[in-house]
Amino acid sequence: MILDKEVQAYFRKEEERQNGGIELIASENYPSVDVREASSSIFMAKYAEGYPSHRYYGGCENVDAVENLAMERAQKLFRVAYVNVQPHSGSQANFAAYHALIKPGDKVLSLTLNDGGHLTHGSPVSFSASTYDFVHYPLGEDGKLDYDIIAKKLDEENPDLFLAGYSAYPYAIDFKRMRELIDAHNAAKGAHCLFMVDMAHIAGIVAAGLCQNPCDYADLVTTTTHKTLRGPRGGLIMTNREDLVKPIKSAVFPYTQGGPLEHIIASKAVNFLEDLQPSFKEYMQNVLDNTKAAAEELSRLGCVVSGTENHLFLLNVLDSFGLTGLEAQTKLESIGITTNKNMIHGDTLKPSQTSGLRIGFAASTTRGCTKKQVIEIADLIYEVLRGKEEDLSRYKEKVAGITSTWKDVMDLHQL
Ligand code: DSN
Repeated sequence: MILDKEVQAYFRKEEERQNGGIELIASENYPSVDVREASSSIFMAKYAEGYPSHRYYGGCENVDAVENLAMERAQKLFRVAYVNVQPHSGSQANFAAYHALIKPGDKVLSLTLNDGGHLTHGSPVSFSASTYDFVHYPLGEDGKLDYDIIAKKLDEENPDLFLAGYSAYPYAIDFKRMRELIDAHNAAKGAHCLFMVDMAHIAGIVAAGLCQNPCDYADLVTTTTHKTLRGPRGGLIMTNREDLVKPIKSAVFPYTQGGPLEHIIASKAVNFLEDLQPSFKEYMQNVLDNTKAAAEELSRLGCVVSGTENHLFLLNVLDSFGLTGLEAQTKLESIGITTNKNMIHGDTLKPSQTSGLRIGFAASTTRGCTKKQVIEIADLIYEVLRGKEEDLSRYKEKVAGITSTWKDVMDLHQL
């Protein structure tokens, strides 16, 4: 326990908030005690610019060993030849990945941002749009990827890089088909379009072998480590292409980053060992089942809800309840259910309001949420959002009843 009482008080409050609430933000999850402890280890005190055996500082033998271990475990987990474990975050990983693959001004074809992309996929407020020429492919009318539209856009735009991987897309992604489309386009046009996947949201599903592995098809794959993987906050870059290893290494250090966070790399190593256990596959299957059960229950109750083939779905709160995403998020938060407002396909409202909520079950499943409780939570969401009641204490009691049966967020053991 730290001695700074002021900061410690906020840690306690946050523990209470997390323990007392139902976390349905699709990008969040709870790390184990081991992952948390590794991330605050004495490795924090070490400078190690460079890579194992090629550092700019002495005294790196221990951090070298652990960074090598993290790489080996990540390579096994994602069934891929090379993983760079140094990116500080997903955005940093994407920053370095672009630099490794293309030149400033080159054209990148990514998903229309309102359809579930990410800031680093060409948003005007991100470095990505000011450095590269981003153009976009929309989803089909049904809100799903339309591979014919992608093929047409590849031919029309002739991009240098095609980018897949999304933060609010509830369906499976056919990476194999994308590879085939890019190869066909390159062959027909004599082009050299590269294929990058940002699998941050679905990395846990990939690791568990429950969906296509983008590493089998893309030239380069990036991810974060703290979402479905349940690791510390951080990023990774991976590839099966030997010729891309050197450009990736120099794009991470020294181009975009200085000293690696070796304490976080140690924590990643601990997390990869956890995710290599058979129990992680079971956990991930439970996440998929729970998410599906919640979407189906809300649909049964008459809500306008996307289907789901992964760990998240989108609830159209405007059409279902006449509420904006912001209003729905605020209402649910007031009883202890945390979600986030999200644009939905064809949204007419601003990103600060939105017509949708993004809902995911990765975090609650880590704490032990059962299928029966998933149905109770979906019913609760429905009742609260359609209700006009000012007195929400009845709902708060229900939330407390559910969370009181779950594991404490400070005492999770994944091994
Ligand atoms: N902020 C993340 C999410 O919520 O999906 C994306 O980086």
